[in-house]
Amino acid sequence: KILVTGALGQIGSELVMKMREIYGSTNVIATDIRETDCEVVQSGPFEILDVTEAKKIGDIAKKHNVDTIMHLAALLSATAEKNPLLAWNINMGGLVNALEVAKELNTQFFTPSSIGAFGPNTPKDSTPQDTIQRPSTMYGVNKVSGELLCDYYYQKFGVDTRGVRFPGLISYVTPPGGGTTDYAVEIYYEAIKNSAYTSYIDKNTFMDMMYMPDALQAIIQLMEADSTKLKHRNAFNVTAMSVDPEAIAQEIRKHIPDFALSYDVDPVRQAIAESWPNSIDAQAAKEEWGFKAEFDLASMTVDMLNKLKVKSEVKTG
Ligand code: VAH
Repeated sequence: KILVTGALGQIGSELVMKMREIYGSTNVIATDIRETDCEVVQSGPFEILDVTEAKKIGDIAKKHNVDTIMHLAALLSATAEKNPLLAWNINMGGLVNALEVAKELNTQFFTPSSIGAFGPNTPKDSTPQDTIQRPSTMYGVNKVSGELLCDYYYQKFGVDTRGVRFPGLISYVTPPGGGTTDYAVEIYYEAIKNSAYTSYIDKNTFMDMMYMPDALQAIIQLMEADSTKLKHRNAFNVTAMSVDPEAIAQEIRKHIPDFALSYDVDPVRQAIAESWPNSIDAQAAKEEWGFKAEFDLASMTVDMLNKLKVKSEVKTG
């Protein structure tokens, strides 16, 4: 049985549905800080859970007799930069609470890190799996600390912790909230709605991105990988492409020729983006557990535009 925290977030809302397909609906217990009327809540077990309440995680984990914890509850980079202490309390408090339950119940454990775990003095191009990590954002501090804490619980207590450093994730199901890479999702929604988008990230600001189906596949593959083959654990670099707003706009124009991209740069999120790598190297993930991204910019753009067109038609009825 699998417990998912942050199940209504950008990753959680799709990971829960995919895991329910694979492992059975009743075997995936979705939790989040509030309940909304959506397929995650309707299609299987759901519990209200604030991950800063240590005892509650343990109670739910024991009630459902879970053997795996997928810890996704967190504040993303831009929100964390606005509320750094709140971010520390949720991102680190929630993580250590979840790890303690994993240790007590000897469950497998997954939590995502991010390209945000790298900082301004990390090599920016083809950033290696093992390199300097001195991020300059609270989110990055949380991610590096989280990686070290998860490795510690593996080394010290034998908890089977595993993680990936996600790039920006692009999806059409649940829009992301509070991230720096969210422009790469908004641009598709706006392309369908207005054939135009004003980006808060500047041109020539390259960041790694990945389509959500590839992200979900990577999580499942890592969790099912043979642990004797893993030389790393927290956390593996994974990526599918390195793009800037212009590259995405150019691809969109192959389908919406008059798509217009303009800029109104947000200094806070631009500074976060510039502190992150331009592109990371995913060789370790490929070698140790066969990571492979199926979608590139062209195929992701086709799928995103098609799915969003359907979504907008359904909405307009
Ligand atoms: C964010 N989408 O922007 C998240 C992610 C690499 C980006 O960590 O904060």
